[in-house]
Amino acid sequence: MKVLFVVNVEDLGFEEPLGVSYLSAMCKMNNHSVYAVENSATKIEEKIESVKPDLLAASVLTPSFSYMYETVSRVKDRVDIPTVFGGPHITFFPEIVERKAIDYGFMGEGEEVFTEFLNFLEENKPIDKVDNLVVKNDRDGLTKNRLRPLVRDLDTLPFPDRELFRDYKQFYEADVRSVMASRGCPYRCSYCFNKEYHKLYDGLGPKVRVRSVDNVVDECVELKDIYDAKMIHFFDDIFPFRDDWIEEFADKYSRKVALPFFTNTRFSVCSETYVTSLSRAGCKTLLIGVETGDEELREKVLWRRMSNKMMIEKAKLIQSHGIKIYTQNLVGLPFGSLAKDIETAKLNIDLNADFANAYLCQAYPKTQIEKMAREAGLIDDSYEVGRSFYYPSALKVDNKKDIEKLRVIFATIVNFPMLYKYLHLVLKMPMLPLRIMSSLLHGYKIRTVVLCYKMSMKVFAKNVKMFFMRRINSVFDREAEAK
Ligand code: B12
Ligand code: SF4
Repeated sequence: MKVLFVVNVEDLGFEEPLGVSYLSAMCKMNNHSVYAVENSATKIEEKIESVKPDLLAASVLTPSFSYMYETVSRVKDRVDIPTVFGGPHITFFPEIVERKAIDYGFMGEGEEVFTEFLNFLEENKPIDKVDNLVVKNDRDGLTKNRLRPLVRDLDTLPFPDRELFRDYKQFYEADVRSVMASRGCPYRCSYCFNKEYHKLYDGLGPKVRVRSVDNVVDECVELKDIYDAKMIHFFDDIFPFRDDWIEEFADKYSRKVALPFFTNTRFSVCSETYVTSLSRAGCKTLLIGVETGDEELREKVLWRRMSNKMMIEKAKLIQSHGIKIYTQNLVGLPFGSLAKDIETAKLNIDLNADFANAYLCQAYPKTQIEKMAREAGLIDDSYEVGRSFYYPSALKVDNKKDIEKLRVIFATIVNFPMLYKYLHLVLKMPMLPLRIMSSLLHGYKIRTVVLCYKMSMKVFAKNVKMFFMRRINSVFDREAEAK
């Protein structure tokens, strides 16, 4: 079979979508042909014309569903081609398969079930029993097949297909390449879909699965040798923290790969062994959620039990090993306030964050925080999900304008703590100079805190251009959305 994947390239920056790349590798192993194209009706039609695919496949997150659906249905009005939708949005909202332009939906992990589906189609076998499949029926609207247990041994999967995006130089020639050493997260923060994922896969095997060190290292070696990677971004929800694993990883990665890397973690898992090993392996930066400076809000609303004192101690430990800290914070929380968001900036100053990014809290449907906010009347029934955390939030919170300003200058305040004293004056400034100041700092920090490798001038210029284009586009999009 020939499959054409449609991907929201513009949402991704330089990091290729790993989910689709994994699917592509599995499909190719089963002798299917796979192509990729960006989310543009014209480009999709041109590609259909040239490669004549049997299926159009789309990968969607909740915020990207509506604009993906719009394009695919426009194409389907003109070209007769079956469509398959998969990815987190279908996993959590399978009911959208009732929409006209979707022929098949797949919930959950896709590698095994999607290739089985293609194999059956090719062999003219009935596909109605394929696991994870969601299809319309004439009886009660929708048939949802059972979910197949999660792949227990991730080493059995092929490496993601990095050739799929050969035509997309922003991925194919990127210096920084993404890898996942594990899948799943043991926690259940209220604003994340992880809790729902656990519920869905309850009884279907362990949710957190870690690849063997050798398997991860082999993939990184391939990225270094074949794709000339200069840095690795481990996209794991939380980078594996078992002592024996991380120590073995430090030995092997530093010997065989020796590329700088950055990854995500939680303060609570940062033991001495973990941090020492990460540093020994070549970790330059850890992306860590602080989320809020208010302990009660953190525990009762965000469902993250961690004290400020512990975070400050762990931050010291991390930085003492030469690793930088990039914190993630949420402002505009339900049951929060401007004063509490200001406390969050203060906590970031106290833990000496190298860069502190703040996002507006978005209460995505089917998360626990959305349930709490809805019950408290903090969300209108008619609200629509913004395209990212940077978009206006539908949550009803006091001082929303000031909170948005605080979000914009959050990193600047943390990096220049003297401004903290004059925050009340800063919040009176017009938005535009704040945005410009924050964008410049953001660009500088991405270069110095995240992309810590020797970058050629050409790549540097390209990144600067991409950074500003994305910033400008998102300002225009946001304004269009606000109207
Ligand atoms: C990396 C990442 C990003 C990256 C890039 C995404 C990318 N490259 O694909 C960036 C930074 C752009 C991003 C942005 C956002 N993200 Co994000 N992100 C992730 C993260 C951490 C890893 C994604 C990944 O590679 N997973 C590994 C692969 C193997 O899994 P997968 O992508 O889900 O693909 C598998 C299945 O879904 C399925 N599948 C996927 N596509 C298809 C298609 C077909 C046809 C089929 C059959 C199957 C199928 O098969 C794949 C292989 O098993 C996930 C969390 C997670 N652990 O998955 C969150 C996650 C996907 N993100 C999430 C969210 C909410 C966001 C943001 C809204 C946050 C924000 N900052 O504003 C934005 C939305 C941007 C947008 N407009 O769409 C949610 C999505 C929930 C939802 N209901 O959609 C997740 C699940 C986090 C969470 N637990 O809450 N994200
Ligand atoms: S630690 Fe991160 S991935 Fe895990 S549940 Fe919390 S927000 Fe989600």
